[in-house]
Amino acid sequence: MKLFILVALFGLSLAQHNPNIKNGRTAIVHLFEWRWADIAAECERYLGPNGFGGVQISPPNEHILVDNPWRPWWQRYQPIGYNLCSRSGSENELRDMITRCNNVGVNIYVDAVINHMCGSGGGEGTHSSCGSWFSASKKDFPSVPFSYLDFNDNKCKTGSGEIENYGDVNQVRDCRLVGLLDLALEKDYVRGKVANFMNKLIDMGVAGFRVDACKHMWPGDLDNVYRRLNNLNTKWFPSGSRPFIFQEVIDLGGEPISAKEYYHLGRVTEFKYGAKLGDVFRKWNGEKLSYTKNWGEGWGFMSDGNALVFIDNHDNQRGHGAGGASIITFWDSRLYKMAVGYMLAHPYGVTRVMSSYRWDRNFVNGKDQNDWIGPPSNSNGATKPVPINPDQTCGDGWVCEHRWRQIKNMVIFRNVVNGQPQANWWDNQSNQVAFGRGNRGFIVFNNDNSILDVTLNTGLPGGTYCDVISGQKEGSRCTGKQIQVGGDGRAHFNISNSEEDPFIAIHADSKL
Ligand code: QV4
Ligand code: CA
Repeated sequence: MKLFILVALFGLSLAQHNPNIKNGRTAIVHLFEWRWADIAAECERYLGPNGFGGVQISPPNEHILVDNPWRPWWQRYQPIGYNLCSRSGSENELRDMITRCNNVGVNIYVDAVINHMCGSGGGEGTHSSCGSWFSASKKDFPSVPFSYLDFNDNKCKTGSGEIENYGDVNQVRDCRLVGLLDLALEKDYVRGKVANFMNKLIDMGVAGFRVDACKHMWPGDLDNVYRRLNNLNTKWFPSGSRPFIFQEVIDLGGEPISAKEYYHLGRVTEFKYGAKLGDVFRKWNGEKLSYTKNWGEGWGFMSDGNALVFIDNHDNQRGHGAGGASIITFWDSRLYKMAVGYMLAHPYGVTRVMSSYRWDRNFVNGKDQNDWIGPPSNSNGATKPVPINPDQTCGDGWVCEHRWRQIKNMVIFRNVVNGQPQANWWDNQSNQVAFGRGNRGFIVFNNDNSILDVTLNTGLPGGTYCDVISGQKEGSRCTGKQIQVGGDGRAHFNISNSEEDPFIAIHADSKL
């Protein structure tokens, strides 16, 4: 009996680390601020056919409408209630999107904002995405309903009612993050309302959640909420499947609250990953690519089974949150392709690819004054559809990094090598490195200011392989470089440092 209980408990907690991804797929893409109708179409025309494992969507619940600045992206991180209508569409459009993505094997993960409601300065009225009335000053949200009894103000001990010192664990959890009205998640009533919101989404078919601002919630409260969550919908998932949980906790060290307090509840965002790989590819702070031979836990990151990793996210690509200037984004596209390629080739963590929109940056004293600008929208604040150009890129300000050939092909690379250990590491003690994944894939980087010209052991069977960075295998030919691997598994690589993309990747499915 004891064993059964142990397995049941362990199984319960372990399974929340499992992204429930199907058919050997591995990568998640964050389609930041995309409309539900566009995500549904993207699942069917692109993400399904190209082996993406899932999509992280923007918060689907009712949020405040902010006039000043005009309709910022971050209004969606100010809930007004749990009705499922938002800047991305209606409940029916959401339901349709979840169904269509699931039907092509692409999971949906919801960005769940459950630590707070809107900012204390949010005003009173119906300026909300479903038109529900609310009052921030009275802490009254009738559409849930939440009243002033459901917030933490009596627990917060700071003068302003806001978090003033991240060195004090109590105020980080019980006071307002940038003035956002802090929910009392120790209350059974509040836990019930939050769990009902998440369970409705689970029953609609979602595979799990990105849980926002977990540092600001007590692990015990989160544990209680997660335990109230239903198993996944058996229409698309095996019976007994638990929702995948990945928790946003920014832990770069130096604070009393650490990511490890949340490991037993689900995976955790590893912010050190993008910050350090940014230093490495930018060659800042004396970092070199050859130092990444022990990349992952060797660099002090959390254990592989707890990690959700990414190069940039919606916050730090615009100076919010953590990572600072070292974070590489689509604005630095040549470095970005290498960094994303490295992440997707390396076995560590569950990987998330960012998909962004452009905005007019305006740096004053190093800070982008336009960091608030929302997605491509009409004058009424409604998000515009994502147009797909004949060359398969996106138009109208949507960056679609996930559609860049180099990134899409590395998502496929990760699927092909899934389960294979890292092997055949080589480096030149500077910024030229190479490594394989068992006998299924091999990648070579030249981030030095000199040519790379070397013969390496790839671990692959002999044959002719198409490089999936400069091109890909189409029919019986390579559209880019091709690499000859001898019967001994060795191959010659020549990469000039002035190339558009100074890296080469080959795998079992790119073999002619
Ligand atoms: C302002 C003042 C407050 C004042 C308040 C009154 O700063 O002092 O009390 O008005 O209402 C926006 C504005 C911010 C404003 C706030 C409330 O930028 O100036 O406060 O609204 O009105 C996003 C943005 C924030 C934005 C927030 C809510 O990044 O700028 O605040 O949405 O709209 C920490 C956390 C981490 C967090 C990170 C950004 O540990 O969890 O900061 N990351 C997540 C999300 C992030 C989101 C939130 C958390 C909040 O990834 O996108 O913040 O949900 O590191
Ligand atoms: Ca809190």
